Amino acid sequence: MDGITRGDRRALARALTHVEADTPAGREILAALYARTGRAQTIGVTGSAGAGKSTLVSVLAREERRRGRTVGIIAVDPSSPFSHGAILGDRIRMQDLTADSGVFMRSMASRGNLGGLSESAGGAIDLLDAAGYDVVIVETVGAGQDEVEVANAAGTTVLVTNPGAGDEIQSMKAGLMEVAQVMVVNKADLAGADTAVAQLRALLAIAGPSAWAPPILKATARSGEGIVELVDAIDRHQEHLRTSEHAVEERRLLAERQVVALARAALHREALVAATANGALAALVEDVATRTRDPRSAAEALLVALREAWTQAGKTRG
Ligand SMILES: Nc1nc2c(ncn2[C@@H]2O[C@H](COP(=O)(O)OP(=O)(O)OP(=O)(O)O)[C@@H](O)[C@H]2O)c(=O)[nH]1
Ligand SMILES: [Mg+2]
Repeated sequence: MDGITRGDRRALARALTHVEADTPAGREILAALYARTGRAQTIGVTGSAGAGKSTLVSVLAREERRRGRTVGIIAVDPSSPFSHGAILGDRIRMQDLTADSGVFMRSMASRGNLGGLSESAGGAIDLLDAAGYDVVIVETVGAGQDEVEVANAAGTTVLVTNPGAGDEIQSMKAGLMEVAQVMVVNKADLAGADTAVAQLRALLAIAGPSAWAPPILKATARSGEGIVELVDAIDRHQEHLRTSEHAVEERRLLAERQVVALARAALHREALVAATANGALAALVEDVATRTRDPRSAAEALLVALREAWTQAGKTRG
């Protein structure tokens, strides 16, 4: 554990492996190091597949380095554990960063949809923060619940979209719009960037005024255009996080969201394990599939069975 805070990269890599696999050792490390977190600027970069997030992260990291800050990067690989295409592509894109001792980079596989991703990515952010990186960037793909929760674990979330992604922007989950504090229309070298900016602006206008008005920027990650402005915007938001009159309140809200999200994920997992183990789920599923029972009463029955199982477990434990 001392190794991590002394900047030992191998100790950090080992700890990340534990956090990713959610082992008891990983939990212990996170608990012990949590008091050292809160110093890094934590940045989430999210958006749809192929939006240019990895390219953006690499130029973003370079600009942070130019400003004298060390950078930790976590890329959550959305593809299956058997296809490492995304990771390989990212390696090539980020090649010159890997030679820099002020940069630490790690790819993580997403582990299904039971909150595993948000748990392990949140843990990885904490770990890199505690290890002393000035800036911690996490890249995630998509706009699902997982990404929203990862976003909650980062101080500033950057939403990356593209010109011509109008329909996607319109249908974007309201939740993600709410948690993105900086919006970037990347690939501004392509036609339609201004239209995309206008669409985002219209969506934000519907959301109404708030203490922080998310800036909407244009960038061309491939050439690095607009990246200085992006880092400036992130810096401004981080400053807002520290100094706004609502800062304490917002930190509390963030903490609440994190605790609730983690508890929900754990509960979900535990419930599914219990329901699968005692066969209650399979029996109810069969009933619903054959229309001998409606799904709502089946869900009720499942909850009753789970409460019984938990009560029993509580008795044997107590
Ligand atoms: N024209 C243009 N292409 C870009 C720009 N930025 C990235 N790209 C290209 O977009 C493609 C996807 O880039 P990535 O950075 O891998 O995108 P990503 O969002 O990380 O992709 P996933 O992680 O697979 O979801 C690549 O071919 C990039 O070269 C840009 O500013 N302009
Ligand atoms: Mg990527």
